Amino acid sequence: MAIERTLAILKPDCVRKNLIGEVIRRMQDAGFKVLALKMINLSKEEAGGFYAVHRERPFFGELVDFMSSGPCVPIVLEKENAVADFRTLIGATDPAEAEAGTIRHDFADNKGQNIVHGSDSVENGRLEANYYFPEVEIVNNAS
Ligand code: 3AN
Repeated sequence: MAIERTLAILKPDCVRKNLIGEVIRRMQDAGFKVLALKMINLSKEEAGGFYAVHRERPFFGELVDFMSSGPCVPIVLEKENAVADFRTLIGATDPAEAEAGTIRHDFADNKGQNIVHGSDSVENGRLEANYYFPEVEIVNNAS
Protein backbone atom coordinates (compact mmCIF):
# COMPACT_ATOMS: atom_id res chain seq x y z
CA MET A 1 0.00 0.00 0.00
CA ALA A 2 1.12 3.52 -0.77
CA ILE A 3 2.16 6.19 1.71
CA GLU A 4 -0.58 8.83 1.63
CA ARG A 5 -1.38 12.15 3.24
CA THR A 6 -4.73 13.15 4.66
CA LEU A 7 -6.03 16.31 6.25
CA ALA A 8 -7.59 16.11 9.70
CA ILE A 9 -9.30 19.07 11.36
CA LEU A 10 -9.96 19.05 15.07
CA LYS A 11 -13.23 20.96 14.94
CA PRO A 12 -14.34 23.67 17.42
CA ASP A 13 -16.24 21.12 19.57
CA CYS A 14 -13.03 19.08 19.95
CA VAL A 15 -11.16 22.19 21.11
CA ARG A 16 -14.00 23.29 23.46
CA LYS A 17 -14.12 19.83 25.05
CA ASN A 18 -10.37 19.91 25.77
CA LEU A 19 -9.85 16.87 23.57
CA ILE A 20 -6.96 18.12 21.39
CA GLY A 21 -4.38 15.99 23.18
CA GLU A 22 -6.59 12.90 23.40
CA VAL A 23 -7.45 12.93 19.70
CA ILE A 24 -3.85 13.53 18.58
CA ARG A 25 -2.78 10.70 20.94
CA ARG A 26 -5.20 8.36 19.15
CA MET A 27 -3.89 9.44 15.76
CA GLN A 28 -0.28 8.81 16.76
CA ASP A 29 -1.11 5.51 18.47
CA ALA A 30 -2.71 4.44 15.18
CA GLY A 31 0.56 5.12 13.36
CA PHE A 32 -0.12 8.52 11.78
CA LYS A 33 2.79 10.93 11.56
CA VAL A 34 2.06 14.63 12.10
CA LEU A 35 3.54 16.65 9.22
CA ALA A 36 1.93 20.03 10.02
CA LEU A 37 -0.49 21.50 12.55
CA LYS A 38 -1.72 24.85 13.83
CA MET A 39 -4.63 26.38 15.69
CA ILE A 40 -6.69 28.92 13.76
CA ASN A 41 -10.00 30.77 13.76
CA LEU A 42 -11.77 30.32 10.44
CA SER A 43 -13.87 33.17 9.07
CA LYS A 44 -17.25 32.22 7.60
CA GLU A 45 -15.73 32.76 4.15
CA GLU A 46 -12.82 30.42 4.88
CA ALA A 47 -15.09 27.75 6.36
CA GLY A 48 -17.48 28.09 3.41
CA GLY A 49 -14.60 27.81 0.95
CA PHE A 50 -13.33 24.64 2.56
CA TYR A 51 -16.78 23.03 2.44
CA ALA A 52 -17.76 24.56 -0.95
CA VAL A 53 -18.73 21.12 -2.27
CA HIS A 54 -21.61 21.14 0.26
CA ARG A 55 -22.83 24.64 -0.69
CA GLU A 56 -26.22 23.43 -1.91
CA ARG A 57 -26.86 21.11 1.05
CA PRO A 58 -29.49 22.16 3.64
CA PHE A 59 -26.95 21.98 6.47
CA PHE A 60 -24.37 24.24 4.79
CA GLY A 61 -25.19 27.38 6.83
CA GLU A 62 -25.13 25.43 10.08
CA LEU A 63 -21.81 23.83 9.09
CA VAL A 64 -20.19 27.19 8.29
CA ASP A 65 -21.49 28.76 11.51
CA PHE A 66 -20.16 25.84 13.54
CA MET A 67 -16.74 25.68 11.88
CA SER A 68 -16.27 29.42 12.45
CA SER A 69 -17.60 29.34 16.04
CA GLY A 70 -14.19 28.92 17.68
CA PRO A 71 -10.63 27.78 17.09
CA CYS A 72 -9.94 24.59 15.19
CA VAL A 73 -6.75 22.63 14.51
CA PRO A 74 -5.96 21.48 10.97
CA ILE A 75 -3.37 18.70 10.87
CA VAL A 76 -1.60 17.07 7.93
CA LEU A 77 -1.11 13.36 8.61
CA GLU A 78 0.93 10.74 6.77
CA LYS A 79 0.80 6.96 6.84
CA GLU A 80 0.42 4.00 4.56
CA ASN A 81 -3.21 3.99 3.35
CA ALA A 82 -3.78 7.17 5.39
CA VAL A 83 -7.06 8.30 3.81
CA ALA A 84 -9.07 5.12 4.40
CA ASP A 85 -7.37 4.26 7.69
CA PHE A 86 -8.09 7.71 9.10
CA ARG A 87 -11.76 7.47 8.18
CA THR A 88 -11.87 4.11 9.95
CA LEU A 89 -10.25 5.67 13.02
CA ILE A 90 -12.77 8.56 13.18
CA GLY A 91 -15.91 6.52 12.35
CA ALA A 92 -19.12 7.39 10.51
CA THR A 93 -20.24 11.02 10.02
CA ASP A 94 -23.16 10.40 12.40
CA PRO A 95 -21.71 9.38 15.79
CA ALA A 96 -24.86 7.33 16.45
CA GLU A 97 -23.78 5.12 13.54
CA ALA A 98 -20.05 5.13 14.31
CA GLU A 99 -18.42 1.95 15.54
CA ALA A 100 -17.51 1.66 19.21
CA GLY A 101 -13.95 2.83 19.85
CA THR A 102 -13.92 5.34 16.99
CA ILE A 103 -13.23 8.99 17.77
CA ARG A 104 -16.69 10.19 16.71
CA HIS A 105 -18.45 7.39 18.59
CA ASP A 106 -16.56 8.18 21.76
CA PHE A 107 -16.66 12.00 21.70
CA ALA A 108 -19.10 13.49 19.15
CA ASP A 109 -22.56 14.83 19.98
CA ASN A 110 -24.20 14.69 16.55
CA LYS A 111 -23.70 14.70 12.78
CA GLY A 112 -23.04 18.42 12.62
CA GLN A 113 -20.69 18.61 15.59
CA ASN A 114 -18.62 15.52 15.08
CA ILE A 115 -15.20 16.40 16.54
CA VAL A 116 -12.97 15.76 13.54
CA HIS A 117 -12.76 16.01 9.76
CA GLY A 118 -10.94 13.54 7.53
CA SER A 119 -10.31 13.80 3.77
CA ASP A 120 -12.31 11.39 1.60
CA SER A 121 -9.73 10.77 -1.17
CA VAL A 122 -6.00 11.08 -1.82
CA GLU A 123 -6.61 13.96 -4.23
CA ASN A 124 -8.80 15.81 -1.71
CA GLY A 125 -6.20 15.10 0.98
CA ARG A 126 -3.65 17.00 -1.09
CA LEU A 127 -6.00 19.86 -1.95
CA GLU A 128 -7.28 20.16 1.62
CA ALA A 129 -3.79 20.08 3.15
CA ASN A 130 -2.82 22.94 0.84
CA TYR A 131 -5.99 24.87 1.80
CA TYR A 132 -4.41 25.37 5.23
CA PHE A 133 -0.69 24.85 4.68
CA PRO A 134 1.62 25.89 1.83
CA GLU A 135 3.98 23.02 0.97
CA VAL A 136 6.85 24.78 2.74
CA GLU A 137 4.99 24.41 6.08
CA ILE A 138 4.58 20.63 5.69
CA VAL A 139 7.64 18.80 7.00
CA ASN A 140 9.12 15.89 5.10
CA ASN A 141 11.13 14.33 7.96
CA ALA A 142 8.55 13.63 10.67
CA SER A 143 9.21 10.65 12.92
P1 3AN B 1 -17.51 13.43 6.55
O1 3AN B 1 -16.93 14.59 7.33
O2 3AN B 1 -17.76 12.24 7.41
O3 3AN B 1 -16.78 13.14 5.28
P2 3AN B 1 -19.52 14.74 4.85
O4 3AN B 1 -18.39 15.05 3.90
O5 3AN B 1 -20.72 14.04 4.34
O6 3AN B 1 -18.97 13.91 6.11
O7 3AN B 1 -20.02 16.08 5.51
C1 3AN B 1 -19.14 17.13 5.79
C2 3AN B 1 -19.50 17.72 7.13
O8 3AN B 1 -20.80 18.26 7.05
C3 3AN B 1 -19.55 16.67 8.24
N1 3AN B 1 -18.28 16.45 8.89
C4 3AN B 1 -20.57 17.25 9.19
O9 3AN B 1 -19.95 18.11 10.14
C5 3AN B 1 -21.47 18.06 8.28
N2 3AN B 1 -22.72 17.36 8.03
C6 3AN B 1 -22.90 16.29 7.23
N3 3AN B 1 -24.19 15.90 7.23
C7 3AN B 1 -24.83 16.74 8.08
C8 3AN B 1 -26.19 16.88 8.52
N4 3AN B 1 -27.15 16.07 8.08
N5 3AN B 1 -26.47 17.87 9.39
C9 3AN B 1 -25.52 18.72 9.84
N6 3AN B 1 -24.21 18.65 9.45
C10 3AN B 1 -23.88 17.68 8.58
